[in-house]
Amino acid sequence: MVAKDAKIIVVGGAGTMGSSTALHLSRRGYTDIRILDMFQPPSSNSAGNDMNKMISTHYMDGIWGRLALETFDAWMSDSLFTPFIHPVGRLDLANHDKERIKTLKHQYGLSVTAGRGDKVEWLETKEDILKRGPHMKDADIEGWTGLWAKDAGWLAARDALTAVGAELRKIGVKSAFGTSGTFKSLILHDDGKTVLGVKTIDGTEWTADLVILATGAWSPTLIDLEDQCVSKCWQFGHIQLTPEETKALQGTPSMYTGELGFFMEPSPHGVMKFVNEFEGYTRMATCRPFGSDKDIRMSVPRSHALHPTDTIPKEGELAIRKLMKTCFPQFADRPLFDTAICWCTDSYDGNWLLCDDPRYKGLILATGDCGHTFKMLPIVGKYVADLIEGKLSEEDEKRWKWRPEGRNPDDTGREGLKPQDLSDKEGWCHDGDINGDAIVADLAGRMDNSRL
Ligand code: FSA
Repeated sequence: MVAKDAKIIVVGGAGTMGSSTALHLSRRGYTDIRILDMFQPPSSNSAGNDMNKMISTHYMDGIWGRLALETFDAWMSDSLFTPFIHPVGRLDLANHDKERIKTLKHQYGLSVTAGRGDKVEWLETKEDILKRGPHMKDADIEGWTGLWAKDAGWLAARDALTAVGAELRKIGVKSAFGTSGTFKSLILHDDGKTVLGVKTIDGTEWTADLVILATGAWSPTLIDLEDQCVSKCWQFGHIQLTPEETKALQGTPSMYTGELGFFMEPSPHGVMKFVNEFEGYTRMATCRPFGSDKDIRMSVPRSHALHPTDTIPKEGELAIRKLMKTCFPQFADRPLFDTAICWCTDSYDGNWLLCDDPRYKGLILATGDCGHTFKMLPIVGKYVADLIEGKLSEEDEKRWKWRPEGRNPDDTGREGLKPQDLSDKEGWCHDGDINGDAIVADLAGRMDNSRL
């Protein structure tokens, strides 16, 4: 059992899993918590540092279904989070993909069977879709079908992360950012096993009784995760709407289709984000995480915050344009701005890696977001706190445990093709500036610069 006054460090504490963890621990009465991160909340390296993210309760099967119901309630009832949820509903649509239609029908059926028939509606025709989503009136969606979910919508992601960061400061959680918040290594006892703290790249040694590593897509590069997680990236872009166009889209449901991508209502300033859906890209490079005595070839994220002039691949831009053109032909030629790449890490079986690291005493891993975790901001830290207090259910403990032995070489953690590599993609421009990640890696003594 960890004492309430134990020194706890959360590495990656300005991102989604880390800030939620610090929040829950503090709410449970732990008094000596410090978050470390390269950036202040909302960490610019966090996938959660984004204008909006989707939320829905229509995936009724499996763990993500259970968590979706729990987190929707938390967003709707916890006063720290309520300002940031927009429960405008969601259209989840499919066109040619028969498998996808089958899945959506199955999900619809599960909701009905669970007594949530009033929260979903099956949309068989374009007319049905337009009743729930009149904003799609010009869309090229003849023959599409799918479902509408009521308890769904979008989250003002960056604003919510900012609010959690401010709350952490208010309730006395300590912090360090910049070079003194950037992980270099664990500090171990002479036994080579017991964690005594964290060393950051400026040389500071932060002592701790317990270290929680919640570093998102960077996790496999920092600590050797023995191939359990693969970091991948996705791309998005924004367009500017006029005040009239913005008003016309106010309160409209979020739209997702696995075949093309997704969008949500524009911000009050008329900024609308479009994201294409696909299996993500890796970026293979060589890296030596803490705990490994050799270089490992793995997918290494490249921070958009450190490389703001990086472009997105041409095919990504075309896919985003296809989504825009299909759903809003009137916006099809609008300039895209603030295009960017954001990074998630997929565990091989699509579940969090939320466990004690069996190789060390006093290290907890809270990673493997699987692209599903921003919406869990209000609750993911509860599970980390439960783990620390030995309160996780047996089933959850088993699901999220350290499990390198279960991996098949072909597991990618999600449906679809094996991810392609960003470096092979035409139009991904990343030459013109200083290689910030390589500088950090060099300071950490962790990576072979020439190959980043
Ligand atoms: O249902 C959803 O919340 C979809 S958004 C999640 C997503 O965009 C993935 O679909 C994508 O493939 C990537 O993992 C980033 O997150």
